Amino acid sequence: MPKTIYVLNGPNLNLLGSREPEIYGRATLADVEKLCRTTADRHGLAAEFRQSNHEGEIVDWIQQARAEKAAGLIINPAGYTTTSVAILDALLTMEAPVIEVHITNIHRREQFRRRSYISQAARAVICGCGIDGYALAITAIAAMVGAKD
Ligand code: CA2
Repeated sequence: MPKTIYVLNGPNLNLLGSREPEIYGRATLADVEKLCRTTADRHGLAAEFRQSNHEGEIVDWIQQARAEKAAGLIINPAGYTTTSVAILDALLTMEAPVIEVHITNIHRREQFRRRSYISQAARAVICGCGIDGYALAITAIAAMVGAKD
């Protein structure tokens, strides 16, 4: 059985590709999922890919990733980045590596997007690489946990 990487996506990311393409690009969340599965597979890993508009559901999934001994967890917390102590607290319980991903460079945007609660629990933060950031994060976790090439 391959080890599993959880890839969690926060609120409104289900709209990817259909709104604000000048900011977020034209790729859909289904495209991101495909990219994650292909990249994980290349490293002999499986991807559990999810999106929710609800904070508590994301907390539940983080707890599930921990209980199921996921190899790592990638999260684009979207709008919860700057507000969610609950998601931070859940991530702080993870022993497996956590990587925070943002499609856009949050440091080039409005000031309020820069202060991330989530970064405190993240081994690394990738932002501004578009959806490729997800593939980079999977590759980084594969290296961290010594998955096959
Ligand atoms: O750049 C990112 O990935 C963000 O996490 C995206 C969040 C934003 O609040 C963060 O500051 C940066 C927004 C996600 C909403 O996604 C949409 C996608 C298409 C159209 C509208 C919203």
